[in-house]
Amino acid sequence: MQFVDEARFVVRAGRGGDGSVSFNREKYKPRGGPDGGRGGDGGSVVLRSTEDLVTLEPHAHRNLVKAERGAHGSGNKRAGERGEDAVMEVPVGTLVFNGEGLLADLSGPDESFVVARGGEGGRGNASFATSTRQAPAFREKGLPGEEREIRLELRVLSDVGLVGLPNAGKSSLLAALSAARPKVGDYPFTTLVPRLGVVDEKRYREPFVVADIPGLISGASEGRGLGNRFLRHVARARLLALVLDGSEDPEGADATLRAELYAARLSEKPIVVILNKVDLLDEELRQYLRETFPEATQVSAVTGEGVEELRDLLEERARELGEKDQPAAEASSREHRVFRPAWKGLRVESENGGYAVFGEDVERLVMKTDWESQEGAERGWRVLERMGVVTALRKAGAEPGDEVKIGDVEFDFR
Ligand SMILES: Nc1nc2c(ncn2[C@@H]2O[C@H](COP(=O)(O)OP(=O)(O)OP(=O)(O)O)[C@@H](O)[C@H]2O)c(=O)[nH]1
Ligand SMILES: [Mg+2]
Repeated sequence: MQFVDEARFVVRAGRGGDGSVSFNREKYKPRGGPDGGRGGDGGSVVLRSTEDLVTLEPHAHRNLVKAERGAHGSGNKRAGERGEDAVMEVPVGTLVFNGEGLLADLSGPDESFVVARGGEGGRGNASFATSTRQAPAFREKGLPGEEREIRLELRVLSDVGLVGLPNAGKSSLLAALSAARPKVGDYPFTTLVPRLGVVDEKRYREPFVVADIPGLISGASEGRGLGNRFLRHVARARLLALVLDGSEDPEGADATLRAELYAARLSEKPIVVILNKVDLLDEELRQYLRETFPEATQVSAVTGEGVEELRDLLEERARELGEKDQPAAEASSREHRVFRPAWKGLRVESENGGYAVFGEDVERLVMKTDWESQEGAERGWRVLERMGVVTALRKAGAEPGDEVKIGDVEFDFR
């Protein structure tokens, strides 16, 4: 399967079904009561996170995802059936954006997010019967479903991110630390996509996840090489591990990597330094590196030397950091879950010699109203009046005959 970490498409929820106008026609009952049922709500487009997926590949070639529309209501007060939701599975770690910013962060398994809400079904004429209006001949129309363009971005979620120049031995280390078997090559740029490995030892309280990303080169943060595309995958790791090839200018590599992390605004992250390939070094060189990198762990992914100590060190640091930032992480994900800016209120603006009215409730009412029907239109105006639209228009200077636009509908002000 191809590793795809970005996808962009339009989601369109289903339209709500229209309410029905119907009258009960029973024998011997000359004037049956209104019995038009409600339209079903439109289906929503829903994203659900799953651990069964590791890439956004299933969504790479989508243009439009639609949910089903609601069925119209019918006589005998029968409600229309609800439109079916379109549920899309995405990997854990998927971020959802629209043009305005982050909508949701599906950072755990089995989280759902409604990206486009289905339109509400309209009420049938049965709902509008009152003691003074016993035979209403109008209904509401269903509302359109939400539609928006979204961008999904996958950020591989790991506890420890391995960062290093190409050929430093990151993939070899991942293989030595965990059960993962990433491709290892004796040429640079062997790793083309991020790989995860789970490090699970009986003595650890919890397993932890290590991410191996393609090697970085100087200028990666400006787009050189492959690494920069993948740096974001370690952006949320708790701990970064700089993997240096101990046999090939580790000081230069260290400086390059830190400059790239700085440019990618990742230099504040907790870091451990790993000197790999020490099997190639004599004692003198090892001693030199101990002095130059006093904090670093010396290992060999090939002979296994130092790997166990490294595993324990990473486990300890990742666990400590996890305990520290748990509450903050939860708070921020909660914040992101239901970001739904909806403009309430009411606003009137002059527009081309006429007036335009804005406001969620008002626009919904206008879409639902059956303006073709005289009775429906009358009720529409009554409710608009009750909502304060008529007063607001008068205040803004509207006079009878002026053109008024609400949503897509145009009227003459009366
Ligand atoms: N002698 C020795 N060779 C090693 C060691 N670790 C890795 N290598 C070799 O170094 C080469 C590169 O290893 P990889 O693990 O593919 O390196 P990488 O950092 O993942 O490279 P990219 O994916 O290209 O960024 C391979 O030939 C490995 O066998 C080590 O500890 N000692
Ligand atoms: Mg590799």
